[in-house]
Amino acid sequence: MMSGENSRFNRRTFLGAAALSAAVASSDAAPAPKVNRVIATEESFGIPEIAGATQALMSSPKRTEEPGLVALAAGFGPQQSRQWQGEALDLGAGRIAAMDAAGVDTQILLLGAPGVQIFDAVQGSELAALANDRIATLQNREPYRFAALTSIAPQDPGRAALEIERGVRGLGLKGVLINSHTRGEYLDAPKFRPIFEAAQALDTPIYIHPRDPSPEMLAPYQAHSLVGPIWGFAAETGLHALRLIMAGVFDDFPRLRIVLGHLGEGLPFFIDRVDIRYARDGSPGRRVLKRKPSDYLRSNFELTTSGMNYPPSVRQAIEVMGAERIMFAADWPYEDAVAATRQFNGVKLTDEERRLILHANAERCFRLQPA
Ligand code: GRE
Repeated sequence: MMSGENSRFNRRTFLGAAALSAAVASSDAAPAPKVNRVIATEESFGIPEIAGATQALMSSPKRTEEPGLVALAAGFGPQQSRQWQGEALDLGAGRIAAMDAAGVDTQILLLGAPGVQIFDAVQGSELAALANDRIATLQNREPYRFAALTSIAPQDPGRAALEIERGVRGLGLKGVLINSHTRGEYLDAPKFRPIFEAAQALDTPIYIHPRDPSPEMLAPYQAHSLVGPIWGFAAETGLHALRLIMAGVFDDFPRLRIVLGHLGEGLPFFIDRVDIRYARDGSPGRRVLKRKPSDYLRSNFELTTSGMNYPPSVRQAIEVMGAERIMFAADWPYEDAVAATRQFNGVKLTDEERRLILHANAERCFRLQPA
């Protein structure tokens, strides 16, 4: 009877190791095996060298080349920025404590936005390599708790392609991170093709993470502090993803795999309208795609719930994409991971959907060692 109660408890919740062992410790039953590993797939980290270089750029006259970052920092204020930076730089006890408090077993680690994409090509490439070496050491020391993506500087596409190969093949990293636009440029530009060639050849996913809107689209978001996660990030990153679809990138790279956070940055909600208007409208010079826009979204993209664990929105994304293309994320430290897991717990899911979204999809997508 005791074990029956425990298994019912386990099936209904996805509580992490700490909460679950506290629950079973209060009974004299043998500890029940944990049902679901919890993998949070869009969690940030930083390294002091990049934090310092960002600070130096922001205090130099060249800061005007990154107006979005200046606006973003002003919107958050120095106290909030310092707190996040401290948490992102913590690759030790503080991070583990935050994971345990939220029941997160494993973090997929991404270099915090905008990362190395604000620097010139040489400095950006060198800092990316440094971040990759550093985070690979942590991942390879604690492979159950951490997995990390390869940072690249798209400013030098050829060198970025080589860094993808070094990161994934050489260091054992699990994918590639790009923080949306690079100095106002988007990845559908032909010069970035070496990056897609490398990722497709290695069958490794590219996570396109948000950042501030590009300089040309920034001004309207500066009113009322709309630059950041409240709206500007999704406008920027959803546009970026749609540009890749409409440019025919997935006709040229049919096995390219893209991961988007924030439940796809609005795309699942809009995709039927995109299909309808793609079929009806368009300028004569536009590329004719082999398939409908929604076909690429469903076959080349996987989405995470970072910052977007609102139950109606998660259900809608599952309806459009299928549960096998959705992965749980908390978006720590920018979001409260305890609140995110609690909110995710409120999503009505079958046991199989929960298993897929909490860990099985991430284990497949990022080629993690199953528990
Ligand atoms: C995020 O990823 O959500 C984020 C950043 C930087 C600042 C704030 C924020 O990457 O929420």
